[in-house]
Amino acid sequence: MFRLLATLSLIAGITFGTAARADEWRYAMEEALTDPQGMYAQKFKEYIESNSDHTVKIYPIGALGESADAMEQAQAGLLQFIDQSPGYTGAMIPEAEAFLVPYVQPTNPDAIKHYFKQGKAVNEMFPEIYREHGLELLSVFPEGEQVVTTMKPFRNPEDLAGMKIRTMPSPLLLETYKAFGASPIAMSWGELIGALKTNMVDGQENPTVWIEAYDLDNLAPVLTYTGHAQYTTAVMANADFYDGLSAADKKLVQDATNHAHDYILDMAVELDKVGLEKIRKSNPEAVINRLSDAEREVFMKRAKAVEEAFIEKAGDRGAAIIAQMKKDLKAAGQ
Ligand code: 6CS
Repeated sequence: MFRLLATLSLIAGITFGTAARADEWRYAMEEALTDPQGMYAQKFKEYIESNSDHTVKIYPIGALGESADAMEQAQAGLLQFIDQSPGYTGAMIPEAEAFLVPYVQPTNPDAIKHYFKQGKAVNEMFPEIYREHGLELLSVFPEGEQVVTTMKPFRNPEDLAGMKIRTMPSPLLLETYKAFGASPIAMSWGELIGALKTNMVDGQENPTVWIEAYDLDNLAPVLTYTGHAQYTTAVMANADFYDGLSAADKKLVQDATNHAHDYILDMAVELDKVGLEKIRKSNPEAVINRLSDAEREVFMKRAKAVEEAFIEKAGDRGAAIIAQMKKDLKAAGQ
């Protein structure tokens, strides 16, 4: 019986008793080690391993199936940590889709650090919401401004008419691109490259660093900066695992989180710049369009309907989050 319990505790990563011992913690993410989630995860691992006897095993994208599969494993306690973005989590936690509502996330590089480090919405409102789903929210961080890559240029919703734009599997992203005048199709990352190659879709959105890394600028070579979103992702721990940690291990996890968060916030503001320089060099044919303020204004007006749809679904709590996000944006100087 004891052996069975001990085995189960190892599998689930549950620490029985208070004696310090070396555990291996499993950490899954939606990206490769060279991508922003991987950069964060490696800093987290490095900190844990240099400051304790615990080890962290990182499972990059694909190692455990699709993002939704990894989330099931994290909620079941088979994984201790998971990085999953609201574009995927939103189907399970409607409030998380607040990070996808257009024009409430910072895109101005000077505002980003403040918004994610000091913002009340991110730091005070979301932890209790994720808790309700068995998750201890550790970090929310940006990966860069969302950029729409298409085959043909667009400057207004009329230009987007009939364009099939792939979004992550989030109901709110579908609403967004409908409001923007396009014909959205939701699919997971694993299907996107094939869909672009076979013209099943005419475009997609992702941050510059990701577009560059996965050659998306060659598959849909017009990059449009609409200023409507920041690609945001979240790192969580299984709540039972976290609650079962000793006070010292909880502090260790929090310190590792702060260490990795500070690092990625410094990097994040650079990622857009570096990604775009690389694209300009490797793909001189790529068209880079930045919408003017007047052009953005048209999309901003359309975004109101998306905000309303979000609030209808996420209720009073959703409305409070959006109101706070707007205050946080102002406080961050955007
Ligand atoms: O578009 C996606 O689905 C992916 N984009 C990023 C930036 N990270 C992971 C995610 O699966």
